[in-house]
Amino acid sequence: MAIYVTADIHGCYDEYMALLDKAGVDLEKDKLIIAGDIVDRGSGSLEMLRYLKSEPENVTFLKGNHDEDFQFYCSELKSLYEKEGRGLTLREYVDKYPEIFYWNLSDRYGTVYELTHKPDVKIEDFAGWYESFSKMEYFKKLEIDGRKYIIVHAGYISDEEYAGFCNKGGIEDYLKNNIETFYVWARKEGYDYGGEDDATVVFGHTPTVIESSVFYNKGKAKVMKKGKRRFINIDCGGVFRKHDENCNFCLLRLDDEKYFYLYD
Ligand SMILES: [Mn+2]
Repeated sequence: MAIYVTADIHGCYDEYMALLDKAGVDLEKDKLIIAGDIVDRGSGSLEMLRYLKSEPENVTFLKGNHDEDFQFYCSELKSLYEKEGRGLTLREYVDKYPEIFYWNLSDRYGTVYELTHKPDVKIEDFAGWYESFSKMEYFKKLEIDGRKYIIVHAGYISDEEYAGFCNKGGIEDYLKNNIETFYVWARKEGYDYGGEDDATVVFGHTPTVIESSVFYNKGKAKVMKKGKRRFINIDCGGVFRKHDENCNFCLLRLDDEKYFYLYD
């Protein structure tokens, strides 16, 4: 039994499956944690959503910012469904409530728009996905052979240090909304203000192909140390590969900290 972590699949269902295959992950006995952002950008968001709904054994889904935004739409569609209480098709709901696409800017990748135009997607699907997203946790702590890991989408910070973070000036204000915002949105703030002594935070959210980022590592996972705190960014930007050939999908096996990449 081994424990693997990946992140930022972003609707790349086929690549995700190929990555598991390449790394030899056997979900009959291994465990896998997906650290957020299963939807948007790629062409296989629907496949990822159906995968999520199937509750695959030994797979834990943690919440990312894209999942949170998508959950918002699911919850709105679920409410409409419950309010109407009768069998309109998804298209009929969208035609009747055109403001669906103006609720906020969350559908900036067009995923909801696209899904509502697929003939085999029903409004009940959104209600079901809402339940799945509601069950997702923000982070997971685990210990392997005495090594502590914290898996999270963007950044981990303790409640106490978060309170201190919020009292500091000159830092991105949107991260001060609530601690969950930090978990799913932090970028370099996760490294600057987050982490935990004697633990390794494994996260994604900011691709290691962005040259201006502190996490830049040419599309390889980036390991950083800060005193007694360790950080590993495993978002190698796979969904952007058509723009930059350094982009990759990464899977980290925690037991021996071996990295697997989809593209050599
Ligand atoms: Mn993200």
